[in-house]
Amino acid sequence: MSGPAPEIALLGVRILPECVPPSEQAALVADLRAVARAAPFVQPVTPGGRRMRVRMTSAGRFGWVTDTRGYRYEPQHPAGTPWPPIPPRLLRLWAEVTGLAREPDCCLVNYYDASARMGLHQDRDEADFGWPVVSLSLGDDALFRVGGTRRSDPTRSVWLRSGDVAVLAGAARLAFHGIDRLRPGSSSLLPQGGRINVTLRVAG
Ligand code: MD6
Ligand code: FE
Repeated sequence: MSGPAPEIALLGVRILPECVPPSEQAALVADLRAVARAAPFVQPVTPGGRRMRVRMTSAGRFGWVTDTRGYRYEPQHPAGTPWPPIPPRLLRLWAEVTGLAREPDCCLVNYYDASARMGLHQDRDEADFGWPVVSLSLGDDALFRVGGTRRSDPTRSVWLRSGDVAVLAGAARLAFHGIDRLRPGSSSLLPQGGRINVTLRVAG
């Protein structure tokens, strides 16, 4: 019997391979379907006016939104309804991974279809960068690129697989990162294919 795969550090970003076992992944997908029923996915527009490739929704006190007015956290879905609560299973994952008593107040849910990607960015809309950001991958494999705190810093890449967790904390909290591409059909977790990425944050 082999245990969970060992933790990896990629330019200071902690990667926990197979952190969430397959049975738990299926339960999380069901939780996230319920979130998406209460707060439907939207394909947001960046402040620069470009429509993002990824579909997004949120749970928790705050949701991350973008439109032509800018990137920010909002207490409501663009439709004007409050975000649903963060699924307890995800709160437990946060507590296990971070060891923190403070709960996250935002759970951003991103859906990638086979051709979606996410450009290199920093997560810097939160009030206090002392709190980590915890990210969970579900579904198809994705090529995750990590750099330093300047856009021009050298980068390294790793394939994130379903159940893997990545943590941006400490010196790597403001590391540039993005998703270059998916490996379509690499997972059977999502019947329609593609990938879900969940990030848990303390936004407020
Ligand atoms: C993704 N991840 O995996 C994109 N952000 O689809 C992120 O943007 C991210 O993995 C903050 C912390 C961890 C992440
Ligand atoms: Fe990010």
